Amino acid sequence: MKKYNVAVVGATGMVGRTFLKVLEEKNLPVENYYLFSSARSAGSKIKFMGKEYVVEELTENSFDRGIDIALFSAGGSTSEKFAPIAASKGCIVIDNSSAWRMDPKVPLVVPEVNPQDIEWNNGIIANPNCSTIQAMVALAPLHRKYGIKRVVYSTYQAVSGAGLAGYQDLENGLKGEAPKKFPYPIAGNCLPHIDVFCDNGYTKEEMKMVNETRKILGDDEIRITATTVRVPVFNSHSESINVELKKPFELDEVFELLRNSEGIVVQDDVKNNIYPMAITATGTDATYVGRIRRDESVDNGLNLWVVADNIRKGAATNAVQIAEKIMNKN
Ligand code: L14
Repeated sequence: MKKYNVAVVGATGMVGRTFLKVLEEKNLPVENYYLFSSARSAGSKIKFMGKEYVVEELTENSFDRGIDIALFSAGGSTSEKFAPIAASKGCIVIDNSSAWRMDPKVPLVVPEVNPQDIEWNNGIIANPNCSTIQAMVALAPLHRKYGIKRVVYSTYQAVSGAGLAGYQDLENGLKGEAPKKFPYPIAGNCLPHIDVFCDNGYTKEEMKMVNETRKILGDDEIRITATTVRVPVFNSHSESINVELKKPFELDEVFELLRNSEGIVVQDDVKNNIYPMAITATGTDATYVGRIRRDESVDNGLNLWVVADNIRKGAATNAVQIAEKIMNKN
């Protein structure tokens, strides 16, 4: 069996450290690991796989040593510049930034949903936005069986999505300190504002959910709208998803379908107060689906409450699962 050389770019960041944690939990056929960061964090020491690694500064020559797969989470501009350099040296980049996601030459992959898209990569594979990933795990089985006509997303997103600085804004905000990352206090507040505003009045985060959903499900006809909201939760995103299906369905059939779908754990026993929550999703790799009920206001309408760890399934785990699929091919 082939052994791989694997790089982690952005190893000292929130997602980067979670890449390392997820990699440690798996037993992948890896020969060597290389950890990279910006000049600012280069030289830091990280304990990984029982060894001490010194984080190297990412440069144009970093990939000149037979690196097969690189997991990138170092921001959009680093990905824009370095992903093509890595790809030109024969490395497959799995990129967690939004830089390449909508490029028609770049597959956008959720392994439970469209693993076949990995095949046509040209050296870069994009990891979708965190909110999109968990929505796709829940919606793809419904789309396959009934067809999706329209989706309304409303998200309740954790501060960890904004990295360590976002996390600290909530921690310090709870002690009464002013925010540094967000434009307003997040403690005791909700901000209908994630990423920057576009000309159409939507945020970029909302438009990512719209466009990435169509690309991953391979269906440009689906009508989609989204409102994405930052809430004072440390980790794991929650989403209310309202769907209009094309075909009629039975509710118990939907329960059965979701229970048997890869990556999903159904938590729906409202008599016993069982439903998905951020605090129980955190630290795990599943996508939790609950509050499954008919939307009586339209034909074939369905409501779901979907929760997942945004740093694990929404970022690091999804990327490592893509890497795993590549490794299992050879
Ligand atoms: O597009 O601030 O991957 O929570 C996801 C997290 C953008 C920012 C992306 C956040 C990022 C977002």
